[in-house]
Amino acid sequence: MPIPRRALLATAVASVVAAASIAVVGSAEAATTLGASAAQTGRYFGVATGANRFSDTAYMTIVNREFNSLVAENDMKWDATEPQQGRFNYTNGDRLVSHAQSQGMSVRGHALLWHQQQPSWAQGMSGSALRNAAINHVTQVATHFRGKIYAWDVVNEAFADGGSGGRRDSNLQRTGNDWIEAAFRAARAADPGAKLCYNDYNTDGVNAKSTGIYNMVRDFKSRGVPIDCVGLQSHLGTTLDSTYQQNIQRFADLGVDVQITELDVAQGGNQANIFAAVTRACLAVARCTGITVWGVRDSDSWRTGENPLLFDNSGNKKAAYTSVLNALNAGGPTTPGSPSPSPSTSNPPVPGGCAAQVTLNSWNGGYTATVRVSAGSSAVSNWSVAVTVPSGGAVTSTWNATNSGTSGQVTFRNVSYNGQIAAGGFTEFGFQGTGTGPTATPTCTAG
Ligand code: 9MR
Repeated sequence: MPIPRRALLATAVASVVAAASIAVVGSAEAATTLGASAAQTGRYFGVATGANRFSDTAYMTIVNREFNSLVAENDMKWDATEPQQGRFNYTNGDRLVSHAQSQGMSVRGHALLWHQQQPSWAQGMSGSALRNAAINHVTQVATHFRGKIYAWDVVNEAFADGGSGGRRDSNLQRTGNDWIEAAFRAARAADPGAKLCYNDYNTDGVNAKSTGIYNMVRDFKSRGVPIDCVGLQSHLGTTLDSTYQQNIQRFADLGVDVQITELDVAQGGNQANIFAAVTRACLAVARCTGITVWGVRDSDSWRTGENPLLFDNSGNKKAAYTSVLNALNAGGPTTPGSPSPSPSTSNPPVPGGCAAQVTLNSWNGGYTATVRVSAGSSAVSNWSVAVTVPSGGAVTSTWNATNSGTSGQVTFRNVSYNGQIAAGGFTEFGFQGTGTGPTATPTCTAG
């Protein structure tokens, strides 16, 4: 049936109006940097860097302008942080963390255990001596950076390439198949607030290697081994696996976050399209919480001659940059796992009193809780927070507070250094527990 002319005209006018208003809203809201654009959906857009780059002002201008997350390309690896057994060097890692903090950026920690870039003293070890040294390394480094790391690559590249879907042979693997879970448990105990990731490459689709990792994560979740995220490195060539997004989704469906951790793409006709497709795939999965590119300019890349990054050697934005920014600005579902914790329960601060908000990081059989204690319009000099712990569970450790009781109603009190809160200010403490985390709003009492 022909559409009456008047109706057609009305439709045409309506769509012009709609298009005009969308265009206005779009241009008013479109973010102009990668970090700001990713933040619109609660995600981060990060870059691998190192303290040895911080004096390059052209380079740092790009880092500070574009990114809202940093990872150490090399500064936090085993050979850098424990060059001699038991002697730790955090100089460059600390510099990276302070720079990120000064810019309001989150930090990914990379990597606690890896078969490469081990200090020579560890390369020569085996058996229980190596296992103990490795777990001590995890504990010491995660403790040093405690509270400052959004997500740690606890174990890096432990699976074999090819079709086996099994573990890679290494000195660490030869200490026993449980070395990975031992590392995750040690990392959780050392920094309960950090998300703990397994990170690997050649996992850019549903394949034998990613399936091996998938099976490990499923096993960890079923046995309560603490794991929160999987890093897909995504060092890509000139094509993208058609199951790239499906692979992200299947990990997310296991109840872990996914992060694209080391993205770079060989230069070629498809570079801009592949960068955009990876970005869209992450945005399409709510639990894909962020993307990190493995360097700033092509000349900074470990892939010499492949020009795999978003900025050319002179720091100019490439077509790939624009395609990523456009994909980020097109949006997607907001992620629940963003680096800035959003409180899960809260009550408003009252004048002269205090309020407490709880943010949970849960896994099968346990959780960590971060509690923000906020002062109202008057300063607080001492505080206590009463939390109802669901039955069947118990508090197993507390930091930046002391607790009386471990189950039922548990009261947390300030320690000597965090009792004073300025008017309008806040402090945070945390605790770890078994079972499911508290859901009821806690009661805060000042004085
Ligand atoms: O980019 C890193 C390069 O500067 C180092 O020389 C190299 C040492 O093995 O590691 C590179 O980063 C790797 C990352 O730590 C783990 N995934 C693969 C990355 C590229 O090799």
